[in-house]
Amino acid sequence: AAEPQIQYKSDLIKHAMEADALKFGSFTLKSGRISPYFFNAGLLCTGPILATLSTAYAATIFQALESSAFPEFDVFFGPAYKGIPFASVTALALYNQHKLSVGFAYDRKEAKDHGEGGKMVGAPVKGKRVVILDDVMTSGKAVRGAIETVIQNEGEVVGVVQALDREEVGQDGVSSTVAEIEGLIGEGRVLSILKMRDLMVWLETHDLKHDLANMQAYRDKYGLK
Ligand code: OMP
Repeated sequence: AAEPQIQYKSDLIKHAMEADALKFGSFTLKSGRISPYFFNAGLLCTGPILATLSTAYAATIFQALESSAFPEFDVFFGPAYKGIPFASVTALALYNQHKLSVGFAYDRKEAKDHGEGGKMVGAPVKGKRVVILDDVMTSGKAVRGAIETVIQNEGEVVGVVQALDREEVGQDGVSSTVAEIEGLIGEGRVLSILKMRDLMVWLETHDLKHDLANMQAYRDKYGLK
């Protein structure tokens, strides 16, 4: 198989490998699943990598908007902590590269009892069309929490954008996480820059047969049926 066809996808995989943000081995996930790979977006932490990442998020969103597959929106919500820098750089990239103006908001993990108060910072989400922007989706627990936060603050969640969709089954153990989340916010509303299959294509291209076999075994267990 070829490299992922889309340039920003292969650029992101290349940078993630160089930064050790994408690793192959054995990792226990938040959901308890034992995975042969892990994507640590916290290591995407230099100017050049953020340029690649924000370009990739912005291109993913812009293409979906252009094809009318994705609704117009007002504000990004980047959940604490990793969603915060990513939502801000993507708002900047959407403006610089595609002349689209959106706000960005994020939450605190702990509420403040003085000053401005509350958990939310940045653009108000109340009454706004909100897109949640985050790093990785596995079982959907993190994204469900983010949806809840937006709803509590009276925003309308119209979409979700992830850097990596691990293409796994969700909470019911049968349907995909994407299908479960789209069941909450609408069909076609969950986007991702990369999917697990893109990583498998990359492994195949680089002839990393052992890692590829582990990925396939994991996918047989927790992947889309
Ligand atoms: P779910 O809440 O099960 O969807 O898992 C997603 C969260 O797990 C992400 O927001 C990350 O905090 C973390 N995670 C990664 O960062 N990278 C991975 O490759 C896998 C996970 C994970 O634990 O599933």
